[in-house]
Amino acid sequence: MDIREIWKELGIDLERHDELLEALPEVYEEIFLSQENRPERMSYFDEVVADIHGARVRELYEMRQEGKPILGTFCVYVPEEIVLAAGGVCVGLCGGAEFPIPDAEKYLPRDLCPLIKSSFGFLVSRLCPYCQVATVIVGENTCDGKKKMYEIMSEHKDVYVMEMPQVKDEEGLEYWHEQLIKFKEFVEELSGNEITYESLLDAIERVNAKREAFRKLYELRKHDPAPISGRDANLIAQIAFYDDVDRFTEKVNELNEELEKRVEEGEGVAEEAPRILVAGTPMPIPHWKLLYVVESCGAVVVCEESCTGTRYFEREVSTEGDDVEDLIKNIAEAYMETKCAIFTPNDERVKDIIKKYKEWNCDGVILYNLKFCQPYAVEHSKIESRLREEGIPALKLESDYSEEDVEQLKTRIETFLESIA
Ligand code: BJ8
Repeated sequence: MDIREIWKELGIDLERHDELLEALPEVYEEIFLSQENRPERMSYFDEVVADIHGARVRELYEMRQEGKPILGTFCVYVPEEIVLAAGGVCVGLCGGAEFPIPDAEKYLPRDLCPLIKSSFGFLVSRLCPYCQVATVIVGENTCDGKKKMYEIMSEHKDVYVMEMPQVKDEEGLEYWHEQLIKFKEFVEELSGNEITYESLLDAIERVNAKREAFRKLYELRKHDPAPISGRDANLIAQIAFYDDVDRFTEKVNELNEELEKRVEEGEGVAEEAPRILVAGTPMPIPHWKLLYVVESCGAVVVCEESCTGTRYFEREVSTEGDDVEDLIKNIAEAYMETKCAIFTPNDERVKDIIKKYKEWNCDGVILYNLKFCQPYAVEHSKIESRLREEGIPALKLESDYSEEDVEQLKTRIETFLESIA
């Protein structure tokens, strides 16, 4: 079946969808393909983006035809392992484009985080085949904006909401564990498949392998000169949310082999460039602005403490245990380690940022916040003073998906880089 036929069947607004995709090649050329000395094995990820609503959408469409559930998600707390164990698949639906925001603003307030508006806008404007192909949306009670958005989203699509604890203590963990048991039952009912010890163990091992590939990639970025740019590494993290888990792992491992050689030969993407850690809110595809601007100013981003970065892969789920209950408990424990600002207190995140600054041999930290994201904005004020106490140079930046502030960002980043030179 022709991909346009599939889009049509999924209810995509074809005319506007063409308009949406039209701008992509030029932007991608400027941000990614024009980089010098790029690793050759980025070619797989380039192909994925070049066919962003093509091959993978077709795979998901065919899976759905076979009766496999496709779960659309918006947060790294949604356990992919449980979905895979039931024969389903998770697809990240966080929007990173400005294009559908005016559609969202017909329903949602303007002064809301762009990630929420973009995600919602893609759904209501029927511009995203991933939203359309999803059998159900899995939301989570994280920040206020998202949890209220899911109420309105449920008027357009089936939505299942996971309840999150707010505090990471014994009770919080117990509560979270109960939520995962409920979620497992929900996924079993949706798929018609019982999750067995074997299927869950297999899913845990597959997702752990993906995390391991990521860990290796980020380890390689500790070398000086960095063997890969920050924007390329971040692109890989963005693609992780919707690509096939095993293929993706294989491709990251292949890239890692090339990067290992580069490291051995002392080859990198930016000689003597200031090394920057970016910490903060996620940067979903195609929100490439910040890293592009930072690297265009002559720095290299060597690590992202973000859900499109280290928060995505750091937790490893233990495979110890004798039955499904034990494995679910392992998932609950591992996922609770994610240091999201929606938890309070969240002091471990400050320590983590300081640790990363040192481990990645950084020269400065950019605390990045998507406009109107309160949990991270509030937390960043506290983190900024802690970093100052430690003598770590930090710059707090807030932005959205528009192009309007690029020059302003450039000026602030250049001044920051001069101050740490
Ligand atoms: S685990 S960071 S993916 S909630 S949507 S909190 S930017 S106002 S995405 Fe998140 Fe899960 Fe936490 Fe990660 Fe702020 Fe916007 Fe809310 Fe956001």
